[in-house]
Amino acid sequence: MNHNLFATFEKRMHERGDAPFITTREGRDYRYSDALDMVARLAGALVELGVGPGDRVAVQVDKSPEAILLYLASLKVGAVYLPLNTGYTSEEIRYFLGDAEPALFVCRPASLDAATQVASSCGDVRVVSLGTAADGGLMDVVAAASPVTDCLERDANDLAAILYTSGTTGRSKGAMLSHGNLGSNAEALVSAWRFSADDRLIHALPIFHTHGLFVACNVILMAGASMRFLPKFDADVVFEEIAQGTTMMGVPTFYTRLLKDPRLTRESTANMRLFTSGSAPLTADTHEAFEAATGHAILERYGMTETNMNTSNPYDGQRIAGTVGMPLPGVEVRITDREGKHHDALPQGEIGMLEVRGPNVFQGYWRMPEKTAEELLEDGFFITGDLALIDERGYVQIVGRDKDLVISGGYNVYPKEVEGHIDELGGVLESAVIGLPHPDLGEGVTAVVVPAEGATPQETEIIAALADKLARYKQPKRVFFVDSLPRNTMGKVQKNQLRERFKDTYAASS
Ligand code: MLC
Ligand code: AMP
Repeated sequence: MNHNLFATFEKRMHERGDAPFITTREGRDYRYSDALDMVARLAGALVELGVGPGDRVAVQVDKSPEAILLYLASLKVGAVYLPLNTGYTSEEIRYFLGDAEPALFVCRPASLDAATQVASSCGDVRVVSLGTAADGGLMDVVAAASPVTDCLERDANDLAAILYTSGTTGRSKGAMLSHGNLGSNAEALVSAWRFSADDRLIHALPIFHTHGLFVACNVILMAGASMRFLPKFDADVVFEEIAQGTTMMGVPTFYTRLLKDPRLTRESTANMRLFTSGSAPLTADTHEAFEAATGHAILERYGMTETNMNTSNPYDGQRIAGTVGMPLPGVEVRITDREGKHHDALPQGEIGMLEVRGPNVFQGYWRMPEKTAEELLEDGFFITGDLALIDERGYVQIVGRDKDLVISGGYNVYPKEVEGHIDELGGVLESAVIGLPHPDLGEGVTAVVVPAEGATPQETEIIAALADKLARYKQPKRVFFVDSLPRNTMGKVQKNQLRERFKDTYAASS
């Protein structure tokens, strides 16, 4: 049996024939039959460009139907899809290309020169562009290439994708996801959330992360449903579209922004059957206010790049605010000693480290066997770095994070990476980067800096100096200066004290 995820999708796509798959506001629509045809042609282009089984295909392009079809074409030829955040700077891209050694880098047409320059320092990487109007060099290759008809045979454990996730050491790690990881999770979600061919998903997420790419697109493909592809989240556009949708998946910022709008009512959302939230904690206040405004209880779920989705509130049962529900079918969770002294499950109700096991859990970190062994235990459980408890009803509550991580608008920012760049700047002795409560983004990235002796660095200078180095979402929104950082007797910076001291920084922002 062919375990290639695309083989499963392909069967479903044939069945759906002329039914809509992706539609856009510009009318650049694909029926399933059109999509099958374009995937075959894109697969032909990949082969023509020298991509073979197991080769990485790195992609940093704006959201478009063709970008999703490129993902499917990459699966079809047995390549490993490697999506990259469109916000990454050339410096960040250099690291990913150097580490993943892709055979091909697909970039935006406007970035072709810069991308070619970066790639030239990263070995044998071919560069080609893809634009949002089905333009760019890739489409020229498509026009000349012969379509690929057969879907390459793959085992369930063969790699389908690598998604980079920053590490606590500051060095990004490539999470290796197999065909089996992605397929099993999509199947579990289709059934848990009752997706059917009649669903129309309002897709406003970016497509370079687990949420917008796998949770959203794989579920739609598995169910044979359709999605309305919006370039990004924009509340005005969502309100124009919502009457035609049945479902929406979002990060909490989507819901706090919708809630601020008087157009959010029972009537405007009457057609919708499901709103899901994840990637960051949804506050109980937002959950309750949304239900009061619309009658819909947002269904919160919990996942990670390394594990896909782990737990979900029930579709039919009670969706409890402040919880992430119960393990999905086939997924096991346990709460263990936070210090990692042992991995036996703690008594029910105790807070500890959340560990997960199941067919959803990744294959390890790309070329980092030691890091993999630290986090993926021999018994198959993965140490998430999230602190949680399981309540008396069996619902998981995420109560904090053991890892030093900020989540801003659903994007992860690892303080260590930002601190490393700030500490290199002239006039800076050292820094600590923290997340502070932010009404729009959940957490706002904030830097606390100790100036070098005699130096008087300015907030604007520090932020400006990071512009070429770090994606915009990782850059501090504010920088504060202090004489010294609070430390414990072991010399560790007491970030809790800094979070307490500056906690009201964004209280009035929106
Ligand atoms: C954009 N900016 C952000 C930001 N997004 N800054 C901090 N945090 C963010 N998340 C920058 C912009 O570049 C802009 O910079 C400025 O902040 C203001 O932008 P905005 O117009 O307010 O932002 P917007 O474009 O509306 O984007 C906000 C957002 C978006 C929340 C809609 O970030 C988003 O779609 N987030 C979803 C992230 C996601 O999909 N995460 C899933 C990860 S997978 P300037 O300089 O132009 O002013 C995962 C696993 C799981 O975690 O469980 O799902
Ligand atoms: P990422 O590495 O981008 O995949 O982010 C995964 C992290 O996002 C998890 O380890 C959690 O810390 C966080 N996360 C995802 N979903 C939720 C949720 N529903 N509630 C709280 N945290 C979440």
